[in-house]
Amino acid sequence: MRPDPEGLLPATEPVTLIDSDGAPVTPARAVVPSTPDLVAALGAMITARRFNDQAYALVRQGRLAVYPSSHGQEACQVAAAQVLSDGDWLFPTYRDTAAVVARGVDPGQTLTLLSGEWHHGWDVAAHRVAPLTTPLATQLPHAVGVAHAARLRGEDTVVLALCGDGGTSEGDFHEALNFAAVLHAPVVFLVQNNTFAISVPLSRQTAAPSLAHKGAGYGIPGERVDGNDVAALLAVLGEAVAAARTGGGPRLVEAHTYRMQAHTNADDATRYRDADEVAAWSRRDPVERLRTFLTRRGDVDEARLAAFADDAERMAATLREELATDHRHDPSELFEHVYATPTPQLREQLALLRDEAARDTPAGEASATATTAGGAR
Ligand SMILES: Cc1ncc(C[n+]2csc(CCOP(=O)(O)OP(=O)(O)O)c2C)c(N)n1
Repeated sequence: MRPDPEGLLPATEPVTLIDSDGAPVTPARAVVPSTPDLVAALGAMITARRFNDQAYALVRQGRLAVYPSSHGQEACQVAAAQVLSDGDWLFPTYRDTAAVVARGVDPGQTLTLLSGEWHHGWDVAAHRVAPLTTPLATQLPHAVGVAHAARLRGEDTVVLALCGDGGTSEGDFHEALNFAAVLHAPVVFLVQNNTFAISVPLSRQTAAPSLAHKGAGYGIPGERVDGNDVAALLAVLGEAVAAARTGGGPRLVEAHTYRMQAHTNADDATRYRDADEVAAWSRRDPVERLRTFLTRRGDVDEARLAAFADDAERMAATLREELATDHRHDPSELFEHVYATPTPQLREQLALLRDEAARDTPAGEASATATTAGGAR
């Protein structure tokens, strides 16, 4: 039976449980998560913020080639990891490194691609976290495939797939939603609507009433949530994941948030957005909001906050140390695993790299890099 279109449409206002002053919203439109869950989310968000700041600093030191920061989007990042069970899967984009860390991947490994060191940094199957994807929305059909496969095997695995507002204009987004609905796949799409796709504002991205409305056209229920309120995110995403796990099919959740920093370090956000808008969003900071809420309720004290800050500092120190290590891989190995039979262009690029390496390396040391890799293994 076809679903009733009305039942697929999101509410007019996004779900919020804690307002921007850290006060509870009443009446609550969803069940407020437990105190232990909220305290855990606060610790993870403090770590996520520190991770973002440290990664940005590593770009300036030349240790990272590029960094797309999720500063301001920590609530989405942490909630995306926290609502999943060990057997579930997370499909991130390039901006979602903090979610990958929150899911338990070593922070240094999370940055391997962005440091230019290697194609990818962690064991995908062990962590059940797909690689970071730079081509927009290409991870979404893959996420649906994994969810469908799990369902065929009779597992209760749920897949959470992330994308940005700009990603929703890609063909892959539409194909993924269509297949997810037709196959009734256990996949939750979380769109982090951070208001801009590089310099393109949402008003020039879509004429839809909201991104969550896009679900209805495919037969997928859509929901809108305050993306700077981790309590609301945990509630809405948690409910979507539970529904998918128990045979309810796919869900689309749009989180309203804001990218506080530039698209990447290579971008100048002052050229296309207003300082007043940035200031208004900084007053809705997700970390401050939860900290105020939990402090007022007496659920965290100064000692607990200091312990969270210490944990985050230790993570940052380890990250600095890991990223300070040069040449963990032979650069020519990057040409392996691309094609089974390398193309003439790749062979040419490899020869150039070997030639440059030989000229840069003092005599006698060149052979180590020049002789190892390059062919398909
Ligand atoms: C298929 C594809 N087209 C274009 C780009 C270039 N590009 C990189 S990021 C970006 C904007 C993405 O915005 P959004 O999806 O909102 O994510 P955000 O970066 O804001 O998190 C574009 C167009 C790309 N990476 N992939």
